[in-house]
Amino acid sequence: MSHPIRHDWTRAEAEALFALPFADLIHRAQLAHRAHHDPNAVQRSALLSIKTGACPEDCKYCPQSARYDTGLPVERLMPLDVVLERARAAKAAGASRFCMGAAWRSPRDRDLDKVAEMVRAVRALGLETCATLGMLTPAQAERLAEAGLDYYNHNLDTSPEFYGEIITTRSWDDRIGTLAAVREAGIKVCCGGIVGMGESRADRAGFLVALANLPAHPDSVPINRLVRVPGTPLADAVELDPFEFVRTIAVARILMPASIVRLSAGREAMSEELQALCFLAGANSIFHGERLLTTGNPDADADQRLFDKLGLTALEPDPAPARAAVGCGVAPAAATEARAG
Ligand code: SAM
Ligand code: DTB
Ligand code: SF4
Repeated sequence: MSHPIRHDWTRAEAEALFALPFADLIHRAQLAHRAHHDPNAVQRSALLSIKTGACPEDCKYCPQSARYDTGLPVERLMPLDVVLERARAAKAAGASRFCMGAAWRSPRDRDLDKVAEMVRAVRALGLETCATLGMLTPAQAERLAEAGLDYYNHNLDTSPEFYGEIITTRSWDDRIGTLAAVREAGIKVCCGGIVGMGESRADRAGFLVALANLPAHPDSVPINRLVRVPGTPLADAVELDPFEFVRTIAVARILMPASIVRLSAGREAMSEELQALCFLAGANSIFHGERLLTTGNPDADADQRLFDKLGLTALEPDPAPARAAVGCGVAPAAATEARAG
């Protein structure tokens, strides 16, 4: 097939894609997109911060790190009933997946038990579930899988070379270890990163190649445009050129043709036209609802108006849980690739 799943992408190939004339790049991305997806369907995930702020890590972009004074109120782990109320509201507003985020370096086992309970209850509402809780051990990933967790979000964030400029409290290899634990537990992997942090185009290419050359392509690839939060070390980062952002989405689409590519943080600062270019470049998912974790997002009505103008429809959830969907012993991403390839 003309858009096979490859794990041997080189940086030179990715950089050559970035350097294409814009129309040629978008054409390549559209061909890859249409070979694997309905080009008019966009998946919608809602986000909820279930534990906010006071994080010991030093990620330079993040308003939740305890090391930066961002004025963010700290909140302990939310009770189950509040999480469920928010999940019901997200479903009523049209989200198909509910992602619970916690500002932890890694969860304590007693907190993980509470999150597992949330996963069971949110799934019972007919929503797909996703969690992002920091680093996981294989045993913790297994417990989340047993609770029926569909997706785990853990980002590589940037290229291996630029990584140390942004985070020093956990290593690239730590992240790869958590991704392996999640994959081996049979949970679908959601893994992407952030652009606009002062990285070079070579770093953006290296970041996407690192994602594409993981043992299996992430099922879902969030591409965040940095939200510059006052008080963080990246508050005054130079804004990334919008066309360079669209190019990043297009290259992600070409390198990982069967994955869902999410136009993630940063949409509030984007025009409708820029978002439409991102959809043309192959983005087929968004965060839905007025809040990301701690920062703003376009409201659901504004998104619906944009969907109507562009003739986009909402992609419905996959009814089977990650592990049940693929049978025993087969990693979900591998199953996706078997279907897609
Ligand atoms: N603490 C967990 C972790 O880091 O894995 C989970 C939550 S963390 C906030 C999830 C992701 O949000 C980060 O990996 C980063 O990619 C993204 N993120 C955080 N702050 C952001 C910002 N200001 N702009 C864009 N993306 C951001
Ligand atoms: C991801 O890649 N983006 C989301 C989700 N995974 C958890 C988070 C974006 C956070 C933006 C800053 C904030 O709202 O705190
Ligand atoms: Fe903590 Fe996650 Fe923010 Fe890093 S990105 S400071 S680990 S909440």
